[in-house]
Amino acid sequence: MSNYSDTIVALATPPGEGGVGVVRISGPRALEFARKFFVVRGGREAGTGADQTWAPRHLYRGEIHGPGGEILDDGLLLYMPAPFSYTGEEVVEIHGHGSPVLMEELIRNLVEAGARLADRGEFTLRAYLRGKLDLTQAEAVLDLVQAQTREGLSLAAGQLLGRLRDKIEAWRETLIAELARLEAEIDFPEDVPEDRTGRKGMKLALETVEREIASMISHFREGKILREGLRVAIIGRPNVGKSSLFNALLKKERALVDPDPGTTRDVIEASAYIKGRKVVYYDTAGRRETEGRVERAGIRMADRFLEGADLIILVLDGAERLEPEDYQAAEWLRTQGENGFRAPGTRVQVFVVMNKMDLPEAVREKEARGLYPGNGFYRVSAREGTGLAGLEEGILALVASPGSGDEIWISNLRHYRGLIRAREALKRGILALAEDRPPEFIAEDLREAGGSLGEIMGREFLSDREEVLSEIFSRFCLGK
Ligand SMILES: Nc1nc2c(ncn2[C@@H]2O[C@H](COP(=O)(O)OP(=O)(O)OP(=O)(O)O)[C@@H](O)[C@H]2O)c(=O)[nH]1
Ligand SMILES: [Mg+2]
Repeated sequence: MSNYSDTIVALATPPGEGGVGVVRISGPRALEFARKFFVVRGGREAGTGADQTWAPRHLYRGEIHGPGGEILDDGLLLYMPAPFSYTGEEVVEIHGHGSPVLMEELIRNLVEAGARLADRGEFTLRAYLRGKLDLTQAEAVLDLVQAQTREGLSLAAGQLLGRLRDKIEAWRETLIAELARLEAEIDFPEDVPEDRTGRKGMKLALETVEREIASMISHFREGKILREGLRVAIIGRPNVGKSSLFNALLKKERALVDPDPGTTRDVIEASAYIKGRKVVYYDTAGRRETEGRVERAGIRMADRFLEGADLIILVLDGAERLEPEDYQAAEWLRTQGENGFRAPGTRVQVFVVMNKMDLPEAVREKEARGLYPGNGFYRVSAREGTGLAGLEEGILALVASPGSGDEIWISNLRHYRGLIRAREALKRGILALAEDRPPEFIAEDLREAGGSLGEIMGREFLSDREEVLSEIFSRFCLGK
């Protein structure tokens, strides 16, 4: 990374042909560079060439020039002075028609004049470094641009406006206030009242923060599902109609369907929307004891996908008797669910779906339900499309809606981890308080909790600052 004191340039609109193309310049020499390649029409008000002065936040119409003064396009210019710009630096945007040749030419000319091509996410990184955004807001920019659902968009927009930051900042301030009291206890022990009433209030305050953090942590899964979609894996023994169900749910012929067992060998992934909520379906290879190497590899791969699934649909062939393989699949799910791929305490959601209900029924419902009791049970015909609406309702019910209240949802793993760390430290502090430990002990835990909260926002106490930053901003595309 550089020292961020130079002037950078990048295309701010997507590459390719488009209605408009915007080149963004940020840094101390932004005006100087822009003057070389943009001349305001008429030029009376703004001057010409290097003499041009542009009023902040006014849109100027003019000519985009090449280095020899040749006209490249008819465009617009916008100047946002430091520190009132996105990056907090001098920013100039030149808007032309969305021609890749024009944009490339303009950027090359600016670079030859002395600007540097921006790194990925560098505009937002600079905004963060100049204090225009905290880290959660910077991350929200990326989430917003990449949002795949309407809810993901609102989540990101709320975060961009600082909802998450304000909440975390409030917690951090509480911790700092309590920390200050402990410091006073450490420095002036003789002034501390014997009954330690202050400590009761402290405990109450810390417990409130701890509860609120715990609640935010508990919404991580929902937030992630809203943003990325609910992941639904379809499993079952060969030929029960998994791929048929997969296609039926997607409403298109995506996976190969065949009367021969062992048709599906890879994991096939495709997404669909149920009432605007994103669902990602995974069709997997039939689960059975097999000699086929390819199939076995497919099954191993499916196992990996099941680890990340939010819902597993176990498909049965309702027109045939249950087979040992059906019981094995259910048994496997139960054991995996308990000691395999789940975080402790979180049970995997399993639906049992009896397929081929257009044919005479050969499986008793009680028996089928018994495979995985206590979860959803549905009868469908993937071929005829019956029962699918009910199944989709069941799936949709697993995607919670963000409450309209003050609840703030998180969907970012980095925030989640930071909150977990903060909560652990806070719990230790509360315990130390309850045990009436010396102030030094408690202060250490509070400092640690506050540090973890600060880290989420990218404020002080940062342990691996550079590492955290480059991790975040390298995921941006150019021009952001
Ligand atoms: N009658 C009837 N036949 C179905 C239904 N669903 C699937 N089938 C048939 O069952 C056979 C197997 O279907 P697939 O969808 O390929 O089954 P699968 O579970 O994906 O099979 P593998 O990939 O081999 O594990 C095909 O001949 C389908 O046409 C259904 O609802 N009713
Ligand atoms: Mg299949």
